[in-house]
Amino acid sequence: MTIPHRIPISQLDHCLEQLLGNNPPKLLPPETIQQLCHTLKTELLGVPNIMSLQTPIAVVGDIHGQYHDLLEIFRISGSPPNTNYLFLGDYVDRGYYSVETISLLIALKLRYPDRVFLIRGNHESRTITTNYGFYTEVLNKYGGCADVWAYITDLFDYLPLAATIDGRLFAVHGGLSPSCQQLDQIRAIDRFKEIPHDGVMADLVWSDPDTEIMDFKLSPRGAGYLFGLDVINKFCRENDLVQLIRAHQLCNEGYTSYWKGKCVTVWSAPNYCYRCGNKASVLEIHHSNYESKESAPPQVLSDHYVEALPGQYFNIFEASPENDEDTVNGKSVNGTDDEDGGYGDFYAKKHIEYFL
Ligand SMILES: [Mn+2]
Repeated sequence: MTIPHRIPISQLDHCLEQLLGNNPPKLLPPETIQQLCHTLKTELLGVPNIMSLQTPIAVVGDIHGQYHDLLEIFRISGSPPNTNYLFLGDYVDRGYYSVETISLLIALKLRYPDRVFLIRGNHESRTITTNYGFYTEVLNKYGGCADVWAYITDLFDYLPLAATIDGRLFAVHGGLSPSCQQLDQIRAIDRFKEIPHDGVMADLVWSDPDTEIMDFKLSPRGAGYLFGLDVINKFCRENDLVQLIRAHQLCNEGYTSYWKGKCVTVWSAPNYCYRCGNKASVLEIHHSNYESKESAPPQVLSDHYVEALPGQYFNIFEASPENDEDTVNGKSVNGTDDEDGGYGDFYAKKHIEYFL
């Protein structure tokens, strides 16, 4: 079957209307998802592993299928195309609306290609989504057929791995790698494949900062590394960067700042898994002129608006009303302790690995 590479704007607007104009959102038909994924893949073929983006931009961390909380982000930080967005990955798994979440992000990326940017997280993977909810959700929502999962996980292989903002800030899902000191080493990776278990590509989506250590240590997650301040300082010095922006770790306050903002974590899934009770945030970056006295930031406005570095603020938010409803309904979390999943006893006894 030949699929046209261009999708008319009217058709993309129709997809957005199906998702945004209905509550609960309407699922897109499998043929539509196939066409959207095919088109986006051809567009991403020409995009480098590290995108070069500019301020102003809003940076979003893990969403994990919490569709209504994604809509909350658009309410507090503005909707595309009025606000530029960089999403740091982990769009699927855990929450109940992975299908709708990734469908919306794909449609937004195609509709506003110069305003919306998506990079890959460790959950944008066939193996991880098979175990943590997305695969099962597709089967449940598409009549037992896994085609939609296959179209979307194939698309994941095309997502870029990182971004620079104004050439000075480095954004990635997880963190740094002991096998990579130069941005050019990341640029040279063949990224069009499943995330390997180890190597630079794996480390970028799996690693975490750690204030207690120097150098690199193996991560307790079983993939990637922990890395200390000396690692970030060296990486920034060698690549003319001032900050590492990343996601990948649940933060009770919605964000974490390490080493006076040299590294920050943005976490965008409030009340994660409908039970963690945490806040979430969006990192709004207005500029990166750290030397200019005139660009001194306004005062920190409230507990909902916290400065990371001059010109950048965590806009902190709480769970949407729909998240609260799902919490009250007491549905089980995707991919872990699903009582109807056939693994009941095994997973019920297992500690829920929220950190994955
Ligand atoms: Mn992650």
